[in-house]
Formats: sequence, structure tokens, C-alpha cells
Amino acid sequence: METKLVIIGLPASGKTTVFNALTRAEATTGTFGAKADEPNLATVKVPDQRLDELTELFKPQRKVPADVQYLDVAGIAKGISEKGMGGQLLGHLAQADALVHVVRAFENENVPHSEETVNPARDIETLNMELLFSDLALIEKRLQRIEPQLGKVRGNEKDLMEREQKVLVTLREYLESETPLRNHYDDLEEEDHRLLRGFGFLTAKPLLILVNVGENQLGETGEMLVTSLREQFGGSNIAAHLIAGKIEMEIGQLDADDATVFMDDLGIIESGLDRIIAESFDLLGLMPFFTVGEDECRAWTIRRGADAVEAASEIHTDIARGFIRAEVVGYNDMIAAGTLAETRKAGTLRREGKTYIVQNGDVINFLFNV
Ligand SMILES: Nc1nc2c(ncn2[C@@H]2O[C@H](COP(=O)(O)OP(=O)(O)O)[C@@H](O)[C@H]2O)c(=O)[nH]1
Ligand SMILES: [Mg+2]
Repeated sequence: METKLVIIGLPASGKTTVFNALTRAEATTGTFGAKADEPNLATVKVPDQRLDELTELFKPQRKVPADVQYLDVAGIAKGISEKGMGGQLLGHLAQADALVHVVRAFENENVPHSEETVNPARDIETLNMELLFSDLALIEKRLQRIEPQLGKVRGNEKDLMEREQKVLVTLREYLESETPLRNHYDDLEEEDHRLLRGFGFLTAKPLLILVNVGENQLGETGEMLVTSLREQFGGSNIAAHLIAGKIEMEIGQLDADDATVFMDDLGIIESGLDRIIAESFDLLGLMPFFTVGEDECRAWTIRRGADAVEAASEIHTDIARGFIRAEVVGYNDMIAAGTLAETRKAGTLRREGKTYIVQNGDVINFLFNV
């Protein structure tokens, strides 16, 4: 599963800085979006302690973590959606599995704020509204197209179009009352979800808010800020975290020893990046399962609630097609037993069929016909 997170925010909020921190890339910062319409793209390994433990146990030749893509796009200035968000930008956003909003909390005299003052709550609200207007515009446009076509279609096609019209009108009402679509998606029926899939509505996507603080705001000041922002903007499929973007970026550019010294000086115990990467994974409703062996220990990404066949197809469609059964052992049982042979003796290695719902951290061996 290719997981794509797109970084959004006002110009000069530190998006590229945070992108560099998260991905260890060295993209140019401080360009304030000038000519930076070129998006930056990087892939990051998802840190996973359980995969590390399994690697200890099996000592394979290769360890293969799951990965996630980050895309750093041009800034979203206030009012951008009035003119219609640029096609290219909207295209990037629509394809995201989740949006990561970098909001500025750091003070820096040399970096002017597009709204003059530093005010994270205001900026979160601004971006939320831009996303909302963008969805609204998409709905209006589609409704205008549907209207004249309804008279021309018949039968099943007509039913579908009417259904789409009805659900879009409902969604428009939600947006007009200024609530994001993600708050309402659970109320919709499966068929409506199918109808809506192609739209890529921005307010329906999970949202990770990264509050970008300066080094003087680490600790209690920052914690209080993020707590109050959570209270104000929290909800289903929304998470908020602190990040000291500039420092994290600088730490990432040092070698390990220098990084330790630098962090000690600043009183930072551990980098927050691993946690942010892991939690964005969680926010997406994704989880890992593992395959183990002498050649390779590997983390695979599936949605929570996926069954054994879906997990098999993540590895290869042939494995899903020729599925015979899955041999499954829970992560803790695997560690307790130490070897697969011991799990067999202990009876913790189970045989499961196609409809088995995979559990977070399961170690699985698929048996299949070729
Ligand atoms: N002091 C301070 N400056 C920052 C921080 N994050 C970003 N900046 C500066 O703000 C400017 C804009 O950052 P950039 O990442 O290019 O912003 P973008 O336009 O959102 O991609 C750069 O000069 C950064 O060095 C931070 O946490 N603290
Ligand atoms: Mg940038």
C-alpha cells in the first residue's frame, strides 16, 4: 500500500523545514513558495520497534520496514480557494491519504508572517476554511453538471445520478454549516462512499496538525499550546502534535554523536519525529503485519479490519489468488516462543482461513497454490 501524506500550510509556516526534518531531505527552505510550486517528494521508513525485535530474533539478511511518502507542496495562502485552488495543487491534495498541516507557532523576525502576527489557532481555522471552500466548489460544480444531464439519462444510470445528487446536496449542507466532511462520513451508506470516492474531498481526509514551535517554546509552553489547540480543533480523525521543525531538521543533518551533544545542550531527550511518523500511520487507520524468515523480516501495511486475503494480496496478487491458508502467530506469542518451531509446540501458531481478520502485529506465513 502506497501511503501518501501531503504537507500543507500557509506560506512560510515551516513546511519545507518540517519536510526536511521528517524525511532527512535537504530541500531549500526560506523560498516562501516563490517558484517552489515544484513539490518535494520523499519516502520515509516507518519506525517500528516490533520489527526491530523480530529482526533481533531471526537475524535475517534484510530488514524491510513499511514506508510512507511525504509531499511538500506550495503554500496555501488565505483566500486561495475563492479563485479556485490551482489545478495542480488541488490535484496533489486530492490524492493524499491524509493532510499534514504545519502551522507556525515560532517567532522569527526575519521571516514575515503572511497574516502579520503569529497566531496558530487563527491559522488552523484559516486553512480549515480554505479546504472547506475547496470542497464546496467541487460540489457546486458537479451539481451544476448533473442538473442538465438528469433529463437525458434513463433507468439505472438515472437512479445513480439522482442518488449522487442527493448525497452531494446533503454534503453541501454540512459544509455550509462549516463542519468538515470527515465528521459525517460514518453516517453515509457504503454505496454513497463508492459514489464519492473519486472526488477526493479535502475535509474528509484525516488531518494531522503539526504545531511548529521554536526552541524557546519546547517543554511546558509548547505543551500548553498544543493542548489548547487540541481542545479547540480536535475530533475524529484529527491529531495535533508539537514539532520543533528547525531544530529537528538541524539534528537530522548532524551525525549521531554531534546530534546527541546538540540535543543534550537543548535538553531534548529524544527526537519527536519517530513518534510523529508512527502516529500519522495510526491516524490513517493503518497497521502492520509481519513476515519473518532467514532472508527477510518485513513489515507490511494494511487497513485495520483487513482479512487474510487482503493481507495476502498486499504481498502479491498470486498469493491472494492461490490462497490455501495462513499460519498466524500473534506478535507477543512469537516473541515469547522465540522460534516458529516453538510456537507450533506451544500451540500459538494457528491455521486461519480467508476471512480471518488480521490483528495488529500478527506474524503470518501464507500457504498458497501457484
Ligand atoms: N526560528 C525558527 N524559524 C523557522 C522554524 N521553522 C521554519 N523557520 C524559518 O522560516 C522560514 C520559512 O521556512 P520554510 O520551511 O521554507 O517555510 P514554507 O514556506 O512553509 O516551506 C525559513 O527561513 C526557516 O528557517 C522554526 O521552528 N524556528
Ligand atoms: Mg516551502
